[in-house]
Amino acid sequence: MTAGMTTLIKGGTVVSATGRTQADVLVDGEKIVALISPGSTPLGTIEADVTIDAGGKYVIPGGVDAHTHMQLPFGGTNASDTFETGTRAAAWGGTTTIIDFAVQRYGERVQDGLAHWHELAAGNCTIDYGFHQIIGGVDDDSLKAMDTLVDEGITSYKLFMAYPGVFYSDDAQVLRAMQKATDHGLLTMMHAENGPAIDVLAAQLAESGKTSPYYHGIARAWQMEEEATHRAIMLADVTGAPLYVVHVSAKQAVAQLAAARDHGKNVFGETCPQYLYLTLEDQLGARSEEWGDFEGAKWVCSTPLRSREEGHQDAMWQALRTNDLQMVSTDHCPFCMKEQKELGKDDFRAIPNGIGSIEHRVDLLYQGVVTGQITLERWVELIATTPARMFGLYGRKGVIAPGADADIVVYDPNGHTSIGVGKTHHMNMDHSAWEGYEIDGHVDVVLSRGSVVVADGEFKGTKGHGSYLKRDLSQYLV
Ligand code: DUC
Ligand code: ZN
Ligand code: ZN
Repeated sequence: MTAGMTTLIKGGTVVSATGRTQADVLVDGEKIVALISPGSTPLGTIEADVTIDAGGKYVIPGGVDAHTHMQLPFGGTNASDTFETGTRAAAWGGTTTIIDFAVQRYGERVQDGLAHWHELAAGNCTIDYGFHQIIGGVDDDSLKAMDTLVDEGITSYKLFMAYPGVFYSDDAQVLRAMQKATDHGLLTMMHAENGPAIDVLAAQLAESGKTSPYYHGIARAWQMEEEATHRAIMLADVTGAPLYVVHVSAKQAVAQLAAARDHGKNVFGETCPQYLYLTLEDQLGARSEEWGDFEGAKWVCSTPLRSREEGHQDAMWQALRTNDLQMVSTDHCPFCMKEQKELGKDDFRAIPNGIGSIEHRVDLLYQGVVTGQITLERWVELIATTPARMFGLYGRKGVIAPGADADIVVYDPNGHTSIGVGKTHHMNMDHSAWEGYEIDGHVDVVLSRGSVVVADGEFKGTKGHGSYLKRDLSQYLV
């Protein structure tokens, strides 16, 4: 967007986390400069260089997906979306900011992992991006490196209580990292599953011939998530570290988070679209002509899809309504079936873990508005406003207000979106985990810092437009 170029988004209903109002939105260059009530302006008629008709549509802040894994090295392969393909798919779906995870593994330097992630992303993103830091090997060196993260604009980092031998931290390592986080105001993001116990259960299942994807869900029992969530809360409490639990899927884990919050602890949680809609029985247990019972590999992710019979999905929606969970991210970590998921054809333990959803999060959550699970305002809060606030971007992102970046989505509640390969599918994957899902709404126009990146059913963005976002400390913490 050229400096001084103005855009007027006219006639829409501006929806925020707290309400909705009829207003035209004036953009100057990369920023929102005014919200104008139609007919009430003392400014007279506004003539902008570009006018976008939003009549009958919602005008919302661009989505902020705070949990993505472009190109993640995992399970002997790499997540199949690059920063270019992944951010393009994000834009198609109304997401204008991602926060991806820079990776440090055991034996590697944090600074090297971070520098590598900057190399992968710089010049390739079509929308703005920030980073969290994975600390996959807590030792004296990586703890020291955590001293520099805030200066790098990285105010949150992730630990894993799962994946022994890969990213795993034991309790002593978790404790030491949390102590360091407390010193700097860093938000600790936790993959809360008891990895060592899961690995024993998984080995026992595989050795008894239970090797199909369904058993991935059986090995990663909800007790493993509840127990680790509780342990993370207690370790955070003893160190004074604020805690954010990622990809919550078990209703018992939500109960742990709710209890901690009721006790006044700084504990937060996200869930993901897959845990709202998809199930152990229907997806992990699926069969197809092409893949037989290996079909379920499409939905192997961790934490796993949970049992429909046990009611975890309804519990996730309820927790989003009651604010026991605060936001929805994707954990976008796509792998193709061919040559990637196939690595685990004979043993579910070798299936790379991950689902691709970056393109569909805004739509899938909007469907929750249509079905009455959440309000229109809560939708905006879950997909944009809270993620921005949680990760130190609010004011720039997550809000339509003067001074904010002009990251804006025009959403048509009378439109329709049919999800699936050959329909809407821009992620670099040979299948869709969301094949056949129908959404009663449509992302019509997307602006990223004042530039139109999606309109008229076409991608109009450019690789390299996306800038690195240095983030402030979490705005949920005093
Ligand atoms: N879970 C996944 O499903 N994929 C990547 C990492 C993770 O924790
Ligand atoms: Zn994780
Ligand atoms: Zn993840």
